[in-house]
Amino acid sequence: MPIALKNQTPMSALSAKFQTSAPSLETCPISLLPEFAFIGRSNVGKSSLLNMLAGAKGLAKVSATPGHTQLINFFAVGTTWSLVDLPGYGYARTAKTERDRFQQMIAGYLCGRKNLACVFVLIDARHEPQAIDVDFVKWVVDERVPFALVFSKADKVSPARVKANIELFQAKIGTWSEELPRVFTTSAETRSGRMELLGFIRDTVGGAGVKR
Ligand SMILES: Nc1nc2c(ncn2[C@@H]2O[C@H](COP(=O)(O)OP(=O)(O)O)[C@@H](O)[C@H]2O)c(=O)[nH]1
Ligand SMILES: [Mg+2]
Repeated sequence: MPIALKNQTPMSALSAKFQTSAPSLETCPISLLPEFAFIGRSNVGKSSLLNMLAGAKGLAKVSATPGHTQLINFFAVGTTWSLVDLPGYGYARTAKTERDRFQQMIAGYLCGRKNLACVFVLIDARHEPQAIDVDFVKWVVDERVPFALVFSKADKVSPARVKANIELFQAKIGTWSEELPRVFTTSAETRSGRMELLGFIRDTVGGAGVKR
């Protein structure tokens, strides 16, 4: 088992370090280490979740203003795996040319990155399924990108509401896919879901490795 994932307690920090930012797949650092990326709408809590997992508050930039992370940001965890903060999709106030550039960047990375172990698709646990998220998940399935769903900001609504929203999302997926993805529920605020996600990462890193 990689050292960075051994003996994790709910509070212990990983040895995560910012590595580099890249504007495109071509400029991403060459790496053979399994990579775990975060994607989802602007403001859904990608950077906060990355920081929560790493146990390091200021690692990835958290912003109250949507549409800020415009690069692919790499964080090395020890010498065994990496976390990747991707730009958010669906930020309406971005000019169309910029949006197209983001989409190309995201699609390029998700479809072309050989060492991508899993992309966590974040969905705001407060809301019923939104077309933009459902469409994105469908695209990820069609492109055979390895992924799991993460329902974020679970502290903001009741557990019953979270459960209902997850079931509605799964029902949507069930209309075009027989296989249901892994689902996690998290809160960067209460740190709930951290051990489950780290356990999943540990199993993926320690198991068959990158499946592509
Ligand atoms: N209550 C609560 N707020 C959160 C959570 N995750 C993120 N936020 C807040 O949501 C806003 C956007 O978070 P950020 O991580 O920058 O989202 P990103 O654009 O997806 O990277 C910030 O104000 C965060 O403090 C969470 O789990 N619970
Ligand atoms: Mg961010």
